[in-house]
Amino acid sequence: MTNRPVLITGFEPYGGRGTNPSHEVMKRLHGRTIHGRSVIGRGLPVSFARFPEIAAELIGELNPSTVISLGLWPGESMIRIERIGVNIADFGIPDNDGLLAVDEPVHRDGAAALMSTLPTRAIERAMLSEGIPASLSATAGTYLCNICLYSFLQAAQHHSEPVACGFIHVPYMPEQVAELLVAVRDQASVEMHQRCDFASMDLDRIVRAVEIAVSQ
Ligand code: PCA
Repeated sequence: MTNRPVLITGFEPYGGRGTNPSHEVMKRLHGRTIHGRSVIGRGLPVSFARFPEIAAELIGELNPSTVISLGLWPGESMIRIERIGVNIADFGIPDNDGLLAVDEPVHRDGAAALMSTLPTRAIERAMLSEGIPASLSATAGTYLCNICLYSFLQAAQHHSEPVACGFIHVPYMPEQVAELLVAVRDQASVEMHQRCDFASMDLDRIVRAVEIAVSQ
């Protein structure tokens, strides 16, 4: 068994939200030992300007055997295990620096796409067998989560030791959806049934899902 740590990253809040479940999960797992593997958690900024450097710095500093990055996918109803990062940055909303990237490469000379090097199928099966809704996904979008996945995969290629990297998108927590429902009602600008982003999963279950991913 390697004594190199597992790095779990979670994103700070973005898009006007007060919390990000990925950050909460990261904090819950930081410092734990899971399946004999020590876990280090780190928060990441929702900032295109900080990538790819931050990925290379974290891999260089911590020398992890595995990097599992987490982010929120608003409206998703299940754990979403990403298979691929693409070399496109194209934002629907500005990042936390106010930058709105349109049709830009993540890395000017990078490959068109990089595949997750986590055992994604095994992770999906293990989550499902514990009764946690999960599925493989062929797109992490073209916002910061995709930039994060692509950047860690690329940084891993330049590291002296092998590093398995991948990304897991998580749903809203129920408390966030309750807040959204209040806001939608108070704003009275769309009918409730026009919104399709009210799915959620409780934090304990999301944490368990990520523990399972670490254990594969
Ligand atoms: N989700 C966003 C960026 C940060 C996060 O938690 C995304 O899916 O790109």
